[in-house]
Amino acid sequence: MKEIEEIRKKLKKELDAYRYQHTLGVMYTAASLAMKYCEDLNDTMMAGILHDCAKCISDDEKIKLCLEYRIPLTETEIQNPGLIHSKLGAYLANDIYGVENPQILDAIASHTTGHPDMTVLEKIIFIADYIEPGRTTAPNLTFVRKLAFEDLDKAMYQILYDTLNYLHKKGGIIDTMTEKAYQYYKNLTIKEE
Ligand code: DGI
Ligand code: FE
Ligand code: FE
Repeated sequence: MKEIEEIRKKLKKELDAYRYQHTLGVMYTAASLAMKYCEDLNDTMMAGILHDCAKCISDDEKIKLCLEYRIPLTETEIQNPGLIHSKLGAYLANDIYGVENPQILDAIASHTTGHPDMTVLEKIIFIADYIEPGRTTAPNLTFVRKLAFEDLDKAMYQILYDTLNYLHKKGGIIDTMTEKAYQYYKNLTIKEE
């Protein structure tokens, strides 16, 4: 596995300026959450820095690469290629950046839609992606940022709730995995109360 610093230099060339800053924001926010929840710091930072490594590839190229690497795409992903960067990112993290730890690769692959019963590392990356300091437009950010350091599952529920709300308003196609993740964290959070 390559070192974080080496990966940072390479990503600076692969990503646009906004995405590069966001990537560093996610890496350090994820690191803070890893401190709070006792996750491995290096693994967490690796997942954070690489989570959007496929984000600045054009939609056509993303689809082409998935065909080439035999990465299966769902109908929703073909209709909405913005969703592809997470699974393609996990593939590239392994193939180009040398990451072999499946836990890191899973955290990259699941960072956009989430899924039911996520690992602590997956939740940390999903949440850090949403709350990193460069994010400014999502609703309830102050609340979710505080919640993230109190209860990962409640933060998952709030983020998925707000994301689905946003997608419904925007009229975006909703991936069944986003919906399933929402239902799972909703049930988990309600059960506790
Ligand atoms: O890559 P980033 O912008 O850092 O963040 P991301 O990978 O979480 O992608 C964010 C977008 O993904 C956000 O606008 C919400 C959207 N998204 C999440 N779940 C779904 C979705 N978009 C669609 N169309 N369908 C989903 O199920
Ligand atoms: Fe992303
Ligand atoms: Fe991101």
